[in-house]
Amino acid sequence: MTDETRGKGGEPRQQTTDRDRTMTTAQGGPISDDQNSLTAGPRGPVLMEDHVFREKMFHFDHERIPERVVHARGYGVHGHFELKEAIPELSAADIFQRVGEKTPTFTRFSTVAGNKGSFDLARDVRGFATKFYTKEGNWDLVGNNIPVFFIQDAMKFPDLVHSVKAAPDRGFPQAQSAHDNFWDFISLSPEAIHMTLWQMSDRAIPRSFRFMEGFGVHTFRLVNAEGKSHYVKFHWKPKQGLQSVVWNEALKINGADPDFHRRDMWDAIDAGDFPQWDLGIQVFDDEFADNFEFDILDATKLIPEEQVPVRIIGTLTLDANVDNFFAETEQVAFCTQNIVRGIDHTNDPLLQGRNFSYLDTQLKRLGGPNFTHIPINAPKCPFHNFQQDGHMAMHNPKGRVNYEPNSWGEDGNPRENPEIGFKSYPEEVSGTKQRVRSETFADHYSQARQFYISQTKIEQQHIAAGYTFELSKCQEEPIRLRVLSHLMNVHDDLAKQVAEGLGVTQMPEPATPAREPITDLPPSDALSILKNGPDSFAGRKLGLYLTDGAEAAVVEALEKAFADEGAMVAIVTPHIQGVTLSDGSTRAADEKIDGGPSVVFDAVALVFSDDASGKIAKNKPSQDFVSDAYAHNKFIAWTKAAEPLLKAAGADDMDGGMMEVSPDNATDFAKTCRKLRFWEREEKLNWE
Ligand code: HDE
Repeated sequence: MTDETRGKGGEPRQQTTDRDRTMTTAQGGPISDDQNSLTAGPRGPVLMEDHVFREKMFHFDHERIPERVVHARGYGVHGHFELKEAIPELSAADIFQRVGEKTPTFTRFSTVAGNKGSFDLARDVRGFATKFYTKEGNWDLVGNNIPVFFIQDAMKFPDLVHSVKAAPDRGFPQAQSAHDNFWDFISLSPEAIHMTLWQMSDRAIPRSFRFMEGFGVHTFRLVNAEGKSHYVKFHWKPKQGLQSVVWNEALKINGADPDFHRRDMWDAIDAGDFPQWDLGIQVFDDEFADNFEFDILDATKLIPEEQVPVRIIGTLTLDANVDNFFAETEQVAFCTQNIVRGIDHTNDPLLQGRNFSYLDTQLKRLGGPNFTHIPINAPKCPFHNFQQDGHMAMHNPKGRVNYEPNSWGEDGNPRENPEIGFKSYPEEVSGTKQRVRSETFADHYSQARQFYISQTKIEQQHIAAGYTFELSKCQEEPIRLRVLSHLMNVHDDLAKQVAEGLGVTQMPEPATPAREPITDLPPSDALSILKNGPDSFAGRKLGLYLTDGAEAAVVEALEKAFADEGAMVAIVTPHIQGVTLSDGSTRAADEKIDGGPSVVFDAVALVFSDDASGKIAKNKPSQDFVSDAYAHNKFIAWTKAAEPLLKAAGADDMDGGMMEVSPDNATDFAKTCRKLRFWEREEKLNWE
């Protein structure tokens, strides 16, 4: 081998004589050497004429596009929507007409506050945006995992977002709301209080994108072929059930695996375990709207499911990972104004403002008006119009005619179609031009209280702990007290717990409400996570910690029991080379113990040999593995040899979440894990 055919480190270079595999420039010119730039002599200067180098570097220098101002960190996957119940009486939308028909979709989940490279388990709202490629154009349902929003008027959005993102002088903190600026803004914007209850609840730290709900948030319209309109709120209900992590766990997951949520989605789809959500609609009319306690155009309010039941009409299945993250997830351009015939907007001022914002933001991010030509954004139905030119135009109208009306007759140029064309619902509008918040938007606390009383005791405790944590990060006492003055209008018990947590002895005066809160709204079970958990361990992950010589029969029984449950098993071992079990069989490791802490699993099992017992009990990462699983209320199975480790980790109080495992009861352990967490332990550890 000559020097020319070696790489710089002396290794053989990957070369080919195959024309089809020949590396080329963007202009298609074959490249002979991709390792060395063109120089004058071996040690001389690089020559400006090196077009191969120049083109490669030029392209690299322009690889980034502006990240999204909000929802910058996200993860997109392909899927399809299958209609289960046709609703022609409600909507003329083509997607809602034929039972069993599948419509392709692209869904992007996201956090809101953090930058693109931030971690997945920030306490934050999650975006849940779906593009439906319907036969009558793209419909984007750009929602969140929380059914209400912080503000009522889009005018306040830049302020809200500035307050939560990094402070402009220091450039931190990022991806979190636990700081003065955010709570300063919130405490001066009482309309935001309801949403902060959701945000301080475990809804803001989901275990996975797969285990959270989605909401369209605003009230939209469904319009049928006769032009009759109903109001609608859209809901996504995960078939996997709801599940969140606990706060201390979230903090540790961010260190252990900042990509926890995207990896979870990738792994599930890669393994063929396709997550599904039912699409539900809450449909109501003007009469309901007129009699409802709150304004249906106010996005800080929800409509309890007990008042208007959610009717399931179809199912979304996410079944394919992207081929390329940038081309698809990064370039997808959701726009609330992408609606189709049969669906229409309402006058919700937040929604109206969004309809301006999204188009603007895509122009900035994607660099021109032709972002609809990018495959992920292009409709999958035929489309024809006279739009032309602009940056990166991929397809201009063919032929001589590019205007309308025209008299070029039947040469295929497009024409309006009053029959299937989009028509806005002909709502009567009139009024005085003014800047004013409607009186009907003035209630800020009633539904916050309703949310609080709908939670289990554990969840209420978590909400109080959430506020306490966040406000403890605020350095300004007046801000902390101002938030407290609002919580006093929500619920005494919540305000008291937070005050105690902060060490406040002198309660402030309650904030003066713009409208007296309603205090007798009934609890709604649909608002609680724990009341809507799964009844199986399917889709969850067992961390199976093994040493050399571990009893093979126990390992096999656990593997089988959890596979039967539809769950995944990850093998954790002292060394990444894996282990040899008592019968000589081997297990490859998924994680070495210090890279696979228990926070990334839903339950854990410890199967050790007697030989390993003493040594492993002294090992710090192993102690953390167990003490975290214990503190996070996880179910723990173990064999005798793990007892010294349980003791060393302070997890030897044998409560109902702990089980000594054998080949005979591995199935019982898997069934016990269906509860996901042994919450009684938390009550005991924290409250007794
Ligand atoms: Fe957004 N929002 N938003 N938002 N939003 C954006 O559009 C905006 C709001 C939501 O995965 C931006 O493409 C305004 C509510 C999601 O690509 C931007 C207001 C809800 C995503 C924008 C809101 C959302 C965005 C930034 C107040 C839930 C990510 C990048 C009126 C119903 C979509 C982009 C994706 C993204 C504006 C409020 C959901 C700047 C002005 C309420 C899921 O256009």
